[in-house]
Amino acid sequence: MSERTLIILKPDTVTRGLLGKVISRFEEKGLKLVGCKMIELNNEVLEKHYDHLKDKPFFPSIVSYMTSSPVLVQAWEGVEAVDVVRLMIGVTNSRQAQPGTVRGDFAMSIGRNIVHASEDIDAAKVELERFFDQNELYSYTRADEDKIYEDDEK
Ligand code: FUP
Repeated sequence: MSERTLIILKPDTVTRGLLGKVISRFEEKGLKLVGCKMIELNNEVLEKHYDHLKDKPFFPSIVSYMTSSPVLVQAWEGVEAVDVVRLMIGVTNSRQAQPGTVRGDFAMSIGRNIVHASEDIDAAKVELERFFDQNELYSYTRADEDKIYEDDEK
């Protein structure tokens, strides 16, 4: 089943000049970019986005990090895209993330871990609605779609 998921390229990706490299990973995998914009996050949106961490002692440092530069929010589409992207980014603590994953290859910290991706399909729906208006999400065909999937998979 084709799904859409939210990725946030966090301030370390922006300020370390890693945007192109990280985006290439998802493109080369065969996922399709269907929404993309640079925005500044604020306390209000971060309290919603990280609702499950709001009461943790490190929440203020998440806010200060996530507001330290603009971020790139993106919608990516593909068959089982939510799980595929979570596998590709690796575990939260970058030092424990497998080599070959985005966090495993580009990051060394739990609090500077390059990227956010929706955890499951329900979170993806909520998060895409949080960051994108309907008219900011697009549909198109990749030229290589026939090569990426079998006919009955799409
Ligand atoms: P993930 O789904 O992998 O992004 O992980 P979480 O939702 O658990 O955590 C969200 C963000 O909070 C992480 F990306 C980094 C930050 N965090 C910390 O800084 N310290 C912690 O102990 C846990 C999370």
